[in-house]
Amino acid sequence: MRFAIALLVFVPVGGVFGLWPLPRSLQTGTTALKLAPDFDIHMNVLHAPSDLSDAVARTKSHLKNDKLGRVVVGRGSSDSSVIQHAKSLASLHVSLTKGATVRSITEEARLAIETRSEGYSLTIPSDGSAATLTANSTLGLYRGLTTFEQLWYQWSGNLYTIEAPVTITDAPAYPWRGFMLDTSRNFFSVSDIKRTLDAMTMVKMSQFHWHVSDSQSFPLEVPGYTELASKGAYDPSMIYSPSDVKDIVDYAGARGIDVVVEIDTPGHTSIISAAHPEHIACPIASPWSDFAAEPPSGQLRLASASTTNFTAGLLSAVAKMFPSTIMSTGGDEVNANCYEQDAETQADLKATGRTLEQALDVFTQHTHGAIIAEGKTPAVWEEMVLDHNITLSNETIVLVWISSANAAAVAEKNFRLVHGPSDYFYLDCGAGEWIGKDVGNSWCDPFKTWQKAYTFDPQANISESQAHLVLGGEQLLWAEQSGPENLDPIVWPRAATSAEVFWSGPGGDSNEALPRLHDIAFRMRQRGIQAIQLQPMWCALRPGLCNIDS
Ligand code: CP6
Repeated sequence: MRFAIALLVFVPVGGVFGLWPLPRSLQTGTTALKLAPDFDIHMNVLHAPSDLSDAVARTKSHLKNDKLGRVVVGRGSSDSSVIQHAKSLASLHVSLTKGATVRSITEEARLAIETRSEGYSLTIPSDGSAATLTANSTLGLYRGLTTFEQLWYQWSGNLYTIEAPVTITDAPAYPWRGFMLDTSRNFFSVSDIKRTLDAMTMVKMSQFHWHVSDSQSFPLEVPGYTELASKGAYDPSMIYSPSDVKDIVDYAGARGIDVVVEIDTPGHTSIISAAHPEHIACPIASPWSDFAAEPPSGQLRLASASTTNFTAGLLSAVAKMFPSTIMSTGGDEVNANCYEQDAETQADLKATGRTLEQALDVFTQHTHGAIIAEGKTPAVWEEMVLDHNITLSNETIVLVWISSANAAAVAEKNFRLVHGPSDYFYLDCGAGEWIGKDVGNSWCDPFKTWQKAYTFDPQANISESQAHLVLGGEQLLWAEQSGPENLDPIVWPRAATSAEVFWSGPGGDSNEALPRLHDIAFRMRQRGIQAIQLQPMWCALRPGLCNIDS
């Protein structure tokens, strides 16, 4: 639930600030304040970690370079003299709460998801005396710096805020505020991913869910398993080396983002047959639609002891590359027909006296055992819980995708869950015209607008006693029809929507949100992210006049 105060201070049309996500508690005044030309940020943090110092330096540079200005006068007071006589703010004092443990932002972002501390308090007096930012953790300070950057607009060569004094007390409603990227269907470079992380951190997202491999390509170079990428990547230039992974994971960590890697198993693995044909049942079978959700078919031989060992070894090698406490083993869209037609699987089932479902259970216990031994909490797609009767650790995190209604069924089973419902949060279509005909996919059609995503209610149909199981949610880009060319426009600013739903809580009004979304999209463009326009510029210059009920 949003704090009532946050709703009260925002006039129905055109919030003054370009804040996104909206803080949980916000009080503002009516005084204009100028950022002094020699404004500085003072850190009163003993042994400040270098990622915090770097973040402060970035904030100073963002304040100089974002140049969001033309909307100030139109949005706030049209009387420019108010601004001209504004007092100057010379400094922001940043400090940790007394007794707080000093860890780096990176370490804080990788703590177990429910133990992270992201809250902060920010006060900006109207008389020009120092602003203060305090938090219990460096991650909280980082979130506060992100908010601070969004308060300032440029006008006539200076930066202003026009609703001082400002008092913000903020903390997220949910810890998992994520974005999922599929880098198997089409490849994205390290710089594409870093740019995505830049946009994610602007809206305080916490999780980068990296669906790194799938049936079409295996772009991850895994120590001990390098043949998977050398034979399964689209091109030698389309491989993430261990140092690329470290680069991405470190870049994310410094920006308060935890990277959750997913090696989808046992389905969505056809390309493993390029290096290891012995481990894949029904590779590139015809017609593909009898064997898989999309071409090419091919799944890990889950009933084979040798394939199970191979998979467990692969997963633990991948686990070693990623510092997160969470790792996904996938588990979506397992095709039973593929295994029924596979003589080897049938022989293995016969020899072990197991049904296919029992074999899937054994396979999963083994592969999950491998990542648990590496200190990871497993995450799985919802089918593993709803369609198969698998023995899973109570700790397992369930990724819900088929529908928002299925989340309630997962919560009934007492698993923690992450919302990623295709009917609200899919940014792309994972099936459809790309296979050569119009299949009229009801998940993809119609296009999910940000306004639709904005109406999502994380607790719908979930009982009070199960409410704590909802970790948050994410918007997802399956990349069958996406590549570097359209990455930014298809994702931004749309994916900012769930970042606000899961930080501020549901129930926001999209008319109120629209001008703020304009502003964050503008700031994204200033930082090199090709976020799309939401309206004609005419509307941005005349807030309120383009709303549905005006
Ligand atoms: N790939 C994988 C996909 C999809 C899923 N898993 C998917 C399914 C349906 C739609 C979009 C995407 N392309 N590995 C489901 C989780 Cl509409």
